[in-house]
Amino acid sequence: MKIEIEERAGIYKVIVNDPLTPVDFGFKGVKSSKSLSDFSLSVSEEGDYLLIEKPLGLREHVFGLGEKAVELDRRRKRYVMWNLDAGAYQKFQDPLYVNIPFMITLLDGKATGYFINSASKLIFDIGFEDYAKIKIKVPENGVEFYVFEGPSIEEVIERDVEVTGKPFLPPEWAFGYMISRYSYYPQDKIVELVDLLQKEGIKVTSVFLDIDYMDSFKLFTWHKDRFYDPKKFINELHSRGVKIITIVDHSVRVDQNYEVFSSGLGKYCETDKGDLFVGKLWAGNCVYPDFFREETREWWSNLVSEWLSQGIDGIWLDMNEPTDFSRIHCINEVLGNLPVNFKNLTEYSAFPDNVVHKLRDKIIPHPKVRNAYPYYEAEATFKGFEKAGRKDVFILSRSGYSGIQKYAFVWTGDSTSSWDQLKLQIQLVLGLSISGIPYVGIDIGGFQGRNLKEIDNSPEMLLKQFQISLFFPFFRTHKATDGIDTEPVFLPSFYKEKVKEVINLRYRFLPYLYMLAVEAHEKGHPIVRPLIYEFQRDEDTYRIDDEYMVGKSLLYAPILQGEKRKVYLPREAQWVDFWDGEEVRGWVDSRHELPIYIRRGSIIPLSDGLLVYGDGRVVYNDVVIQSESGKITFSKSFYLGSLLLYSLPRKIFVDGKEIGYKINGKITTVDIGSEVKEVKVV
Ligand code: MIG
Repeated sequence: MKIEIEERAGIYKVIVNDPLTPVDFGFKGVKSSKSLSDFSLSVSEEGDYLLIEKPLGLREHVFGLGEKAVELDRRRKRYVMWNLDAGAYQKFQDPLYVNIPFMITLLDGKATGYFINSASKLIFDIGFEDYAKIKIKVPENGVEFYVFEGPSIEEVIERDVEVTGKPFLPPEWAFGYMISRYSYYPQDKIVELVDLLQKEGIKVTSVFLDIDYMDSFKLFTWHKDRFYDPKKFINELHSRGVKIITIVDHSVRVDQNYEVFSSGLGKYCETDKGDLFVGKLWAGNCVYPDFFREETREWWSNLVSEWLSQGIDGIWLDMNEPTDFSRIHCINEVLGNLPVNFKNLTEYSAFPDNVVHKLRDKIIPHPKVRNAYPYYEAEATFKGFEKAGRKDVFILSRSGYSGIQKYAFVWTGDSTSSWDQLKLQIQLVLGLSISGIPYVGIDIGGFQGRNLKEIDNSPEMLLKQFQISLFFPFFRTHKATDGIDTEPVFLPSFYKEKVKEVINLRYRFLPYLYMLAVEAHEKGHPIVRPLIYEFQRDEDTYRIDDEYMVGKSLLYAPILQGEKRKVYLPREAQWVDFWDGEEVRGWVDSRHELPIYIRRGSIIPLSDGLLVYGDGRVVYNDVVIQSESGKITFSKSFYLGSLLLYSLPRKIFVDGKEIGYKINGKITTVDIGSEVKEVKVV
């Protein structure tokens, strides 16, 4: 066995034998003098696979691994990395759609990261098979993997994205409220729905079109009756300030009168015999672009660019695990009439094993690189936006591999609107976040319609889903064809008002979310973070995955059931209740419907002004804002609507002039409404 280690600034790249890297991330270091034992790692050759091992301490915690339907701390389970169309997934089911072979271990307050650059069926066993060991099984003869030094979780993530790539910067509208369903049509009804929402004071930034907008499910086409005049439709939405995002699957209908199909011949996935792999998806017989090839990505990016040129604003990539239904069709054909139920057909939705790809001019069996398919599809789609000269890029992808953050948002797929999944959805989002994927969210309302007994279609449940998602980077309602309407205008008035409060509050915090998106783009930091990310020395935070931090300044503890909950506010910081300025710390009872807490030392930009609690410093819209001993200064003159202070001053001066203020309990509000350079609070 040949082992080489390269290093650069806290990043160690370990090369075992001659690895097949699914993605060449281009990391270069200098030869390292370290050996595997310096990292407490060992690698062994076990027949047809490699085994990477590391001890698991009793008080060692393990985070990351992307979209995993378990608690934040990944101990005591075995995880398979294999992108699957896991529709109607349940708690503890594994694997799901997105697979990120990156984990963070935390021992004695010190974090270390590990990223295995392999898109094959890896297995991460975290102290399950062997109580005191982490075992990573790589079904290859060679592998490239990385070790990232901390000591903080944040630094580990910074090093991970240093290798896999910094997140792209989405446009601000991508963080607004978006609507979707399977499927909105005809075009006039969509315009009507948008008007209905806007009339009721619910601002919608974007509408998603699901598969039924297409003509016979042919990519890049319109259904002639449902969208009788796409140009008119696009104009109507744009004139209302609403963006249009269309779904684009990876399945190209086999149809010799269909230009996209014929233009792509020679660029589709093949079988190991060298013939075209023809599978099945919505459009019937389908072929699939081989995104591993550069020429395929080039061709695809032209298609995307042309499609965007009509005025389409975003692309939603679905089924890109990649999924194919031909084997499930076969099974159902042969066995479908038997009086038995076949569980786990999910596995058979993957491409058959005899499919091959061409990667850097080599023919590679599908199972060796499967998980990277959505990565390359997203890369090609992103290139389409660039070709179209688009500054604003919006891509939503269901599946992904490490690096997907450079191109797309991801969401947690076909979730279920059940009490059981409320917490699970937070866990999934936080798991992705801490794995280097900052742009994440859920189908608010839960995707599944009426096909499972645990589905709860009550207004209360829908409200809870809006509430848990309040600060999730991606904020969209979506539902299957057979479910309720999730757009808030259809709710009974009591719930409608409650949902409106959530949506309005989100818009109020949008400047802060966008400031965090810029931070994600520049440094790779997640937007929503598990408490452990900020307080890794606090033993109480390891198992808290139903509260989350938004940046470092805000803690949110949504109420999952009933009206009240226990909230933990890490003791090493000081906190105030956002709603009334009450100081809180440690384990407390929630006192408001949306338990939001602000950390001392924070400056938070809001749509109507600035919230300041204690001394701090931020860069917002290229302005450095600093709060220090009673003085808030701006590096450039800054339009300040109002100032929200969690303190009780005697006098306030704006640029030297004394100004009046209002006090409400423990919160001071100063209405300013002009450009300022300095505010003094005494
Ligand atoms: O389940 O395009 O996850 O959001 O509405 C069928 C139809 C395929 C799965 C996606 C879902 C989308 C649906 N798709």
